[in-house]
Amino acid sequence: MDLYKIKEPSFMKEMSIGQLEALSLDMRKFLIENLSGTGGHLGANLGVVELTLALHKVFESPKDRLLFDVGHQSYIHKILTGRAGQFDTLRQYKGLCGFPKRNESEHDIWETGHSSTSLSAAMGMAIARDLKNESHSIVPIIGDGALTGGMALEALNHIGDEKKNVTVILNDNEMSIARNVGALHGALGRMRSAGKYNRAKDDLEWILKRIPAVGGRLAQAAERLKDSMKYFVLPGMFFEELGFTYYGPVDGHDYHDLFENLNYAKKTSGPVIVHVITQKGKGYHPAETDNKDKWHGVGPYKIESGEKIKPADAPPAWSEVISETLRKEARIDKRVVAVTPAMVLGSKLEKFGEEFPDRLFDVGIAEQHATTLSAGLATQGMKPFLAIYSTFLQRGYDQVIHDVARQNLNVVFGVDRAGLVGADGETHQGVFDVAFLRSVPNMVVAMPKDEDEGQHLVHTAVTYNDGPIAIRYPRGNGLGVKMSDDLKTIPIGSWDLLKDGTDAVILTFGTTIPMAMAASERLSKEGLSVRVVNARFIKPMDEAMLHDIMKDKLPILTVEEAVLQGGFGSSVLEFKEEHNYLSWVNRLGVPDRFIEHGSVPELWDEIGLTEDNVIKNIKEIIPEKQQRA
Ligand SMILES: Cc1ncc(C[n+]2csc(CCOP(=O)(O)OP(=O)(O)O)c2C)c(N)n1
Repeated sequence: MDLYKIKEPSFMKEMSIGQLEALSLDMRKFLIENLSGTGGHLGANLGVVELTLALHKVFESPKDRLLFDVGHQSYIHKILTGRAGQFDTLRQYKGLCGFPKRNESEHDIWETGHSSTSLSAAMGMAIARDLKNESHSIVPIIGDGALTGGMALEALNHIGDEKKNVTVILNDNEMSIARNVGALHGALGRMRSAGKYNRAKDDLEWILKRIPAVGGRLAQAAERLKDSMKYFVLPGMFFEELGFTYYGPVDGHDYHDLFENLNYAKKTSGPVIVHVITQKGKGYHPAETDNKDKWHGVGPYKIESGEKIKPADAPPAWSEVISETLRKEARIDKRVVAVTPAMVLGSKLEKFGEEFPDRLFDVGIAEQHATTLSAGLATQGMKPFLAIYSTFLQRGYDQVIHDVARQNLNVVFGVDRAGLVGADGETHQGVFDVAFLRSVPNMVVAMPKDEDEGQHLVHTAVTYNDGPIAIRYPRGNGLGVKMSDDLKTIPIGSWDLLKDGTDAVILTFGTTIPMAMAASERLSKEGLSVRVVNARFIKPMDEAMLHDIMKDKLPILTVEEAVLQGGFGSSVLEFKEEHNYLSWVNRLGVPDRFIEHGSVPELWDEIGLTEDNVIKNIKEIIPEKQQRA
């Protein structure tokens, strides 16, 4: 079928199962071909082809509300709702978003990116529906990984108690990004196998009932046996006890099984869970057989072999540099442990786990727990390193303040993917942590200029004994600088003069340093002497250096790949005001709006974080200095 012609999912209403199976093949072919060029979340989407088609056939979107948790698995939904033609722009600048987006389609009724939000949102929608006397289904689709997130469990607790009509689809592929973890994962596993056992028992009951004379009594005995055993054989008892009607386990690649259970679920009143078993990467040999987690999110690849198309000889990834340094530290200091909320692979902690299996803790998608767990470890003299993406640290903010910083505990935050992240877009940009961390008492916040300084900062952080410290590092690869063999301690709060100058000063850190250096070089050719400072400690700042700069009334430009509101530039302005200096301060950074997807250079261009703009700003502030002197 020509998927480009699809406008609305209603075209499937009259389709037979055979036709749907053919359509599923077309969908998979489309995904494999398109994503080989653009990259994207292939594995999860291949796994939900039949499930998404079945949901759109049984329910009537957008009247019925389909909410995709995390939203990385919404590609089939996007195709069915008329967006196949935009897939060549997937996750690219001004192109199709990789997550549900309300301004893309009326069928995207809930925007996601971070996990475990769908059940709370669904409950909110259910309450609103009932207050408005409307009637439609509300259908959150949540993975077994996302179900490990605390908010999802909080919502189950509420939905089960209020007995609202909410049809939860649990898409269980036994995977988070890597293999799923936790006791809940174990419980789902038991439901999967108990389901088969229970069905076998139902079959026996059916046969016995049909044997005349003895059948009825034997069937009664089987019924009693079933009742007495139900606590350990009935699948879904966990959910039933929470107030949900449980349907499953359902084969998520079998339309008969899907339709039977989804139709029951649709008619059932009160909260329902349909436990659907799917296979991540289904239908693409490399994704089915290769290490499946490698196919969760992919860049471009060769279709025949599955081989990834990567630039040759790229410098090491930042996460790799940081985790390798941590491994060195862990060899020296037994108190060093690593904690990750479901991001072993993203944070490149596999080798750490291989070398120190009892010192790596993957806690599932549980950023709040990961933060307070780290605090608990620190109270007992351990040295926890919490590797956490900047954007996901937002989830653990109260824990940062209440549990870690207030008790001034020695927790090291490895704030990964700090700055703009590119294709994942606005839900994932790591641009808020500077503002939200620098306002927390006791917190030290730093960002290295390159991988070598990165390893020294990790060493500094792990050996620091005065409270929490956050080391930020960006997504992607380092600069390819030479790494020193010995690790050194960098004095907390010290900045580094990279290039001297007498007309103006650029204060910057991390990813924007090369831009500042290049701008200063170009300005020197025009006769302007611009100092560049590596402000590697965002908090505390190098106050001695700042006093010197401001006493000289030098104009200052701050440059940061983070939000301007409450950011590093703001702290320089605060310093100036507190000490009554007259230095002119201009700031460049991320403006007060959400930044969508695109490549990082394109996004830098969009927000004016460019060499040209640095030069323009410097030229603006230099005459100001003359005027104010
Ligand atoms: C709060 C939060 N933490 C971490 C992530 C990163 N992440 C994206 S998808 C994913 C795994 C989700 O697993 P599951 O819900 O089972 O979906 P699947 O990909 O297996 O279909 C993770 C950890 C996230 N999106 N949000």
